[in-house]
Amino acid sequence: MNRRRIIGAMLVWMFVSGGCSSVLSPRPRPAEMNRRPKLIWSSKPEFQLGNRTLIGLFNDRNPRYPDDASLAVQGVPSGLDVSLAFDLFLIGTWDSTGELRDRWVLSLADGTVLVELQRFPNEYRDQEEKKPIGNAGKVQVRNRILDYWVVPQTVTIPSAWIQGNTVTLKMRGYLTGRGTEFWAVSEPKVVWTDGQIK
Ligand SMILES: [Ca+2]
Repeated sequence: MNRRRIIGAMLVWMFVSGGCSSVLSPRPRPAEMNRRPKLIWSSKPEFQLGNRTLIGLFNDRNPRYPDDASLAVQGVPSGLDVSLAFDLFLIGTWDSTGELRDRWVLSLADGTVLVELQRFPNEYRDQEEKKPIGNAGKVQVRNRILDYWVVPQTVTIPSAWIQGNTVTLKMRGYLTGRGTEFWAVSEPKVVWTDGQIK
């Protein structure tokens, strides 16, 4: 390769790796990477469970409680994925099978499903559901003492699915029990990722 062709190749490489790619997918500046997310809940009921303050309770069959939760994550730097980590608290006798089976869904505002749970750890040794297996503890909800289980959740929303600097998530449980099944979540930890860091 002669000198002129080498210089030409270098110029092409500089254009592709520099100017061109920065036009197609602008790299976030460090200041944007360090930007703190702002979390806005549509409604934010609080529920005290031991020393933890949770967002809940929710039950789509019981008018005393909200059906679902909407969470807007604001301030997302352009070009970055958003990862959320939180604990999901499944309180009571959630069913994985049969006519009383339940469902829990985390979706984007447009309905794109990110997490759909249909199998739950809420199991008992006995038919009367007095002897739970593997529960994290017990909690009083109105006049009932219910067992609860904790299921950590992590979800990543790719930057390509995010319009503008806000992504809105919706969480909803599809329950069959009015007074025996509830859910709550911890405040999510939110981080930006560039698709490389997992
Ligand atoms: Ca059920």
